[in-house]
Amino acid sequence: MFSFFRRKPKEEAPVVAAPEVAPAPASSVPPAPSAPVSVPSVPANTAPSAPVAVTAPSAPAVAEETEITPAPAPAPEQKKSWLSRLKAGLAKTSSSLTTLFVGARIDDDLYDELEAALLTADAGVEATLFLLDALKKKVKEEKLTEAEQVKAALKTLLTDLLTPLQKPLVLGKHQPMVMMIAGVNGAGKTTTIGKLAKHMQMHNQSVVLAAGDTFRAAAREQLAIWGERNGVTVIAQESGDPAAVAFDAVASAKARQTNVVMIDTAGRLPTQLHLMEELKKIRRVLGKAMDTAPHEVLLVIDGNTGQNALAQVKAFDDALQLTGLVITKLDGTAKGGVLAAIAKTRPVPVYFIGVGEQIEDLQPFNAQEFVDALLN
Ligand SMILES: Nc1nc2c(ncn2[C@@H]2O[C@H](COP(=O)(O)OP(=O)(O)O)[C@@H](O)[C@H]2O)c(=O)[nH]1
Ligand SMILES: [Mg+2]
Repeated sequence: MFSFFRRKPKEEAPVVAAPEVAPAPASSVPPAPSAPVSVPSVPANTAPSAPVAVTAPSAPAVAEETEITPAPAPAPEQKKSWLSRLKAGLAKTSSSLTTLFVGARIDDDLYDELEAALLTADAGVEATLFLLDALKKKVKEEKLTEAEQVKAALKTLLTDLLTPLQKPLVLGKHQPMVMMIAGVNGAGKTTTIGKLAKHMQMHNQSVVLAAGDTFRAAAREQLAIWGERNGVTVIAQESGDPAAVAFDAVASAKARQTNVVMIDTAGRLPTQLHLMEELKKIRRVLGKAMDTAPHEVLLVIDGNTGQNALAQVKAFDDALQLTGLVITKLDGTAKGGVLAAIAKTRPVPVYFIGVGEQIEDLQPFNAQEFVDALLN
């Protein structure tokens, strides 16, 4: 019921190491072997030939071997505390949305108040108008007469809007699986990478990190210490070109048959260079290190960013073709409506949401749970 990742069964031929097309980095690792890289060390399964359908994480497992549950699986009380933190984080929006239905008549005033509440919750104009229109239609069609019924109808509409964003991250599809993690400074990239690395290790995935945010020595050191403590190789370069660091990390993963490469990136540059150009370069170089890479390009967003979050999704998606989002800090003063804005305007899947700094605070996004926390 609470699966963290979905693992793709192995059906393709072993991935062949791409020819070395070095962007002239000072390589800190041995070059990738020219022989085909052997099949990943993840347990082989009785590979069905079709890719596993990517379904909602809450759906029952189709086959044991394709579904991975986090180890340790969140105990019921842990899950409860996670949900209560999400609820607490969204409490302000929740109470403003909920109270307007209490004892209300279904009239223009109610719709006006709802419009204001949705806009205040960062849902944005497009999603707000969409929800209001759909709600009015539903109220008419279903001849709803009680405010409670209207609230329930809104819940259904919101869940329907957000459900397409729900998508598990699939492991084991590529060897190595190369993930690039982007986002503005302070969004939670490095923290998220740390949490993901631990979750992946629990699924027997070996991980290498590329310290692509190379500009701050302190950040580099912090990552190195973290890596040492957690048995994760961290590839870094002093004064290095982040694209070269990323390239080295993929080469290292190929040589050592590491399952997952995560590339941390900068959120701001100390130079005149344009951040997006820098990130695009990293993306291009990853493609040189491995034909199919990057396999995932994640944007980490601080849930408190408000409407600017949508602007970030658009800008990073235009530059990098995002495959997924991670929304952090929903335990703070986040209003939550921005997910509706994203769903309506730029529906990039939301792989995970974070409600705190502990490893178990990062969990897969589930539309139903989220709406339950927002509108109870
Ligand atoms: N409350 C809360 N804090 C978080 C969460 N995720 C990250 N942080 C904190 O946000 C700050 C910035 O995170 P960091 O990973 O360094 O951001 P980066 O600049 O994008 O790498 C750190 O103090 C983190 O502990 C979250 O889900 N909830
Ligand atoms: Mg960082």
